[in-house]
Formats: sequence, structure tokens, C-alpha cells
Amino acid sequence: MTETKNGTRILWGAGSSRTMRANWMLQELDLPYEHRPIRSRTGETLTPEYTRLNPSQKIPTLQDGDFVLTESAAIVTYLGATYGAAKNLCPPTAPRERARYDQWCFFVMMELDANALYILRRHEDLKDVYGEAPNALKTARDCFARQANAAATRLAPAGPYVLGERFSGPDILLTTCLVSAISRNIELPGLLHDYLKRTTVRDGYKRALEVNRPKPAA
Ligand SMILES: N[C@@H](CCC(=O)N[C@@H](CS)C(=O)NCC(=O)O)C(=O)O
Repeated sequence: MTETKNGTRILWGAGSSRTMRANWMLQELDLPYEHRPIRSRTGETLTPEYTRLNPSQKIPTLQDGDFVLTESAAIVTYLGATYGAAKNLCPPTAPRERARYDQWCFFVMMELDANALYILRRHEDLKDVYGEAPNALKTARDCFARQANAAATRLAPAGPYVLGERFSGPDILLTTCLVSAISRNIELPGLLHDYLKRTTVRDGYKRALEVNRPKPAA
């Protein structure tokens, strides 16, 4: 069942930590949606139909009725704000709490994802496309490790989740980056491993992992 009040809910994208974020929030919220598991670098993001939705030609993209939204952090936040009340997954509304929520989102997306993981993706996994860049790889690994320590320092007094007692959108963003880092053999402080035990045990995470798994080519 994918019908919403204003049309159909569709999530485009599978197989990456960025698509995992959107799938995970949809699963946390138990929202029905049609999943179109297109993948990067297959040409599926380059079709005219998809480019109309997302001119960046990247995944994920959410269609929620007539509303089209890209950027994984924005999708997670929108879904929480729109449908999160029953599950206590709305972003905070008080200015300082909301600022803390935003701080975590921007920190994870810039310092962990864009400044480190995405560089590793480009110059390690996709070096044939983007070229070898050993110095950039080293810097990206060091940068991730340093900022992971910063995350642990901030998390320690807040815990068990980034905003304190309640799980929220930035936990999805942070968890996906930490899981990616582990898969790249980046060492993390023990406190973050404990944190991951709390977030990855969630049913929503486990269901999203299944949904987000790349589908074999037909
Ligand atoms: N900032 C974007 C990044 C999205 C992104 O880079 N997606 C990658 C897959 S992980 C992609 O679609 N790449 C397509 C390509 O470069 O061809 C987000 O968080 O949603």
C-alpha cells in the first residue's frame, strides 16, 4: 500500500548508506511506500524521468505525493517532522533543541560524510573514475577518526542517543556513517561501538537493511 492523502509515496534508491537513511526512517515510521531500488553508476539515475525529479542525478529521492525531496538528511528530517508524532520521532521545535538537532545533522553530513567518507568512496572504490589520491585518502581517514572522537565526546554527556534519551533523525545519519567507517577499517572509540549496539538493534534498522540491499540485476 503506497497511497498517501495526496498521491503515491515513492523512495528511489538502494545499495548505499545515503539511501539506507531514507529507508530507515520510513521503516521506523511504518510508512507504506513503493521502493524503486535504482543504484548509482548504473545509468538508472541518468534517465530523463529521474533527472526531472533530481537534477543532481543522485540517490535517494523521495516523492511524497506531489512533494519531491532530495538529500538524505533533509528526507530523514522531513519524514520525522511530518509523520513522526506517534513514534516520538519529530525533530524538536524549541529553538535550542532544534539547533542541537541541526548541529548534529550538519556535523555528520559535512565532517563525517562529505569531508571523509565521500572522499574515500571516490578515490578508493572509484579510483578508476576519479583517480588515485593517496594524500587525500590519508587525510580523509585521519579526518574521520578525529571527528569520530569529537562525536564520542559530545555523545558521552548526552547519551544514549545524540539528543539524549530519545532516538531521532541524526542518530540515523550518524549510525550510517559509523557503519560505513567500520566497513573501511577505520577504528572508532569504544563508546561509539556501544552506541551502534543501541541503534542497530532497532527493528527499523534491520528492516531497512533488507529493503536497502542491492537487488540482483534482472
Ligand atoms: N548529499 C547527498 C549525496 C547523495 C549521493 O552522493 N548519492 C550517491 C550514491 S551514495 C549517488 O547517487 N551517486 C550517483 C553518481 O555519482 O553517479 C545525500 O546525502 O543524499
